[in-house]
Amino acid sequence: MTEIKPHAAHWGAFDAVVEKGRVVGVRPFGRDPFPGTLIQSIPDAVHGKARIDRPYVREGWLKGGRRGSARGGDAFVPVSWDQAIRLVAEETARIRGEYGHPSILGGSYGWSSAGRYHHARTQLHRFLGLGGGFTAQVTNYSYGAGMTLMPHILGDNEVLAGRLTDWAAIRQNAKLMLCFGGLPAKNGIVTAGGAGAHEYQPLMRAAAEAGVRFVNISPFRGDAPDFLNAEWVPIRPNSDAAMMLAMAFVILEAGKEDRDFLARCTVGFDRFAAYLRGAADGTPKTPEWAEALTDVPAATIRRLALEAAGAPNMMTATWSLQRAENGEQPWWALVALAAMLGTIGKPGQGVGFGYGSANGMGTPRIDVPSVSGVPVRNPCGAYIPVARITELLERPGETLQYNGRELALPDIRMIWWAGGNPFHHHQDLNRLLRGWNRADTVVVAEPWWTSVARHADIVLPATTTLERNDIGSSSRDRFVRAMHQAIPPVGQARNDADFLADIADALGYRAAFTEQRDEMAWLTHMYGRWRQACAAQGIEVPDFATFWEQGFVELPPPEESYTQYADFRGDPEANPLNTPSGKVEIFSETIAGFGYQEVPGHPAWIPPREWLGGEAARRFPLHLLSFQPATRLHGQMDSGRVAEAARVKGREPLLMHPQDAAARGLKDGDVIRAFNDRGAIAAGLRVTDGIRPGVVAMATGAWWNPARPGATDAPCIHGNPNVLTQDVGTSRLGQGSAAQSCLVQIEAWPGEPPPVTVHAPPPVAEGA
Ligand SMILES: Nc1nc2c(c(=O)[nH]1)N[C@H]1C(S)=C(S)[C@@H](COP(=O)(O)OP(=O)(O)OC[C@H]3O[C@@H](n4cnc5c(=O)[nH]c(N)nc54)[C@H](O)[C@@H]3O)O[C@H]1N2
Ligand SMILES: Nc1nc2c(c(=O)[nH]1)N[C@H]1C(S)=C(S)[C@@H](COP(=O)(O)OP(=O)(O)OC[C@H]3O[C@@H](n4cnc5c(=O)[nH]c(N)nc54)[C@H](O)[C@@H]3O)O[C@H]1N2
Ligand SMILES: [Mo]
Repeated sequence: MTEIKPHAAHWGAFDAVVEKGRVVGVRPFGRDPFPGTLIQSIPDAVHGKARIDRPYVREGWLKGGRRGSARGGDAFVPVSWDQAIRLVAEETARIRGEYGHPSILGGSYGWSSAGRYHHARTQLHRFLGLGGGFTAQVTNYSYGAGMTLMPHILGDNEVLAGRLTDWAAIRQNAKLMLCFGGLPAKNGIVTAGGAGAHEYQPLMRAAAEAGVRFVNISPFRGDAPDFLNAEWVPIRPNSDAAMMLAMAFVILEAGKEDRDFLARCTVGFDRFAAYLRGAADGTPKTPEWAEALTDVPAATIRRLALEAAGAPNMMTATWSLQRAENGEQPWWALVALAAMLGTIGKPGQGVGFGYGSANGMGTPRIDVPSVSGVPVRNPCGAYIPVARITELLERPGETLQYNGRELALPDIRMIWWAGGNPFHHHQDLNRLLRGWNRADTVVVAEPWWTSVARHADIVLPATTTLERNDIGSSSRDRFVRAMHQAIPPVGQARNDADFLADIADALGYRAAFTEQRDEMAWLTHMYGRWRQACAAQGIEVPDFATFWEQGFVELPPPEESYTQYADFRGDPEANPLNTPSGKVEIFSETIAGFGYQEVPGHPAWIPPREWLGGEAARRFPLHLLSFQPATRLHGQMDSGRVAEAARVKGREPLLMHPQDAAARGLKDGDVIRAFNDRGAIAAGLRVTDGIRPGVVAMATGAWWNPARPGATDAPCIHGNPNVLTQDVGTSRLGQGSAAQSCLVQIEAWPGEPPPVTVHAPPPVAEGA
């Protein structure tokens, strides 16, 4: 008998096709105009050999190996759930008692699954918070630098997280869209919380058809889909701030700045203008100055600046632009540029970050919240900016500068992870592992033998989303989706919420954790709260039983298009921004007051250390960009058919310009070795003139496969770029990930590379 079960993932809503307790296929949600192919990997992953079949404990840990143990090389010993829960509870109690709550790193960053109730990280935070607290991770990898900066400049983070000026407003009003980092089609597959409708491509297409001219300013031509007919400006990576400053200079020189807007709605323009003219450093930020830094011809910079001054326009940058050394600068410079043009708050014009970064950014949607998860609080209050994890592990007792504050770094004794993969997301993995090995104990909950599970001491097998009931919901999507349990748990997997309740029980606080609700009681409760929030805004949605039965709720479309900052622009005194001045801060006294040399009080050109324009490029002459994968969500579904089909001789593909390939005697399909002082990886070469010379690019997400498991200096034979990326904060202001500032050299892989082993379970020892 075949059953069809409504369900959802971050990469799309779907119906699972189930036969004899197995997911045998998936069909896109009928209301999705552009579902994409990623969902096709789901059956492979759910029933694949990389699933963790039962709880395990690292052999060395069982023998007493704690702080300083080498992780990732030992065999795993199978244990029962009862044993695993007892070991975790006893160790948690010991660490809390001996070292205090901040010694537990519970930040557990990561995307987990789309369901709001079973969201593993939220469940873990609830569990650790009710037990007294943990060291948390704030901000994110996506836009950590930008989200720390923008509250100073624009008063909040709407300009990068939404609600953005929507595509309807752009289509109706703009004639030009300048896209730094492009509008990559592949990123539109994903919406956090589940995409009921992929409207990203149809909305962009409609804007192009309505006559908006697109410019793709990026090292990679493929960052703009063909149907946009975009002009390609192949800029040197990490130099965008210089181009933006030169465009601002051209506008100033031509006297085309909007004096009225600058006076009414901004502060600090005069000091910025003085910087552009070179008052302090003697360097006017001319297009000729910028050409030497960006490789973009001065004439192109001048032409684009004047075109923007003469046509209704929207300007955007991808989130990736700020994932680089001094990544705050290009974003701040783009806001300053839009402020000079006076476009902010004009219908369909202005600036917005991330139109090219995820589905739902700029999708017209009424402004009601999404369904929220279980409540969390962290009484201990310790935190780090998320991407400073290795520094935290390396420098206990020391301090870290962040956004004008000095944070104390606790001595981490225990690491918990559920729903994320630091050996996917973090930079300089060999260095991370050295820091990671300082912990006494690492507990990881995972459905799969990902690299974070392989580097744990206690491994708890979690269900996948198809093995439980949940609700998929995103503030960027019109659909709320019922996620019906499709199959029983695979192997001995259990839901995060259920084994955390058992551990809480062993520690004496089960009732506080569960509030006496089971799965369906929580779902009914969460949906009920959301329904009330909708009702408060005059939106009627069906009751839970009806929603569950029909499989989804669709929110009504908005009646009008939406432009951000329209009210502010109309009357800045009545509708001030949440900045100290109430206006757009082209100069920020607050930021200047932090005294960080690398972040002056206005947008500026601060060269990175690791880029093609610097000293380091003599030894490592290729700039490596590591972008989001078209074939997966980060490391998720790496064992599925979609990712498998794209691999080259079993390795992650790397894009290189024909000139760079020829200079190295390489050809399409070769297995190459990319390396720098931090490590080496194998990858499969794809030669294309769609990438500019001097730049190579590959997706993140190939599971880390060190040639010698447990080593902190072995090459990754599969192609995880984070072996090569550098681990520095964007600046002391944002302390975001600077993954996109990375230089490498490339050569042919010497001989035959060893086979990839990382999609099969690690070695298992005799039962304990
Ligand atoms: N070099 C480089 N690095 C980057 C980036 C880059 O551009 N370049 N991008 C960064 C960005 S923006 C991000 S957001 C991060 C993403 O980094 P992550 O979010 O950490 O990556 P994922 O692979 O999505 O990790 C989610 C993990 O949760 C597990 N999981 C799924 N469902 C469940 C569940 O129900 N229970 C439990 N316990 N586990 C579950 C999955 O198996 C998976 O291993 O990567 C960052 N890293
Ligand atoms: N299919 C798929 N979609 C995803 C994800 C996924 O894993 N898979 N992940 C989601 C997540 S968590 C996030 S945060 C977003 C991230 O969204 P983004 O950060 O926008 O995505 P990226 O693909 O990392 O980068 C987009 C492009 O920026 C260009 N770029 C990089 N550095 C520079 C630079 O210095 N200058 C210029 N001009 N261009 C540059 C690169 O060519 C790259 O292709 O994507 C989301 N969408
Ligand atoms: Mo992200």
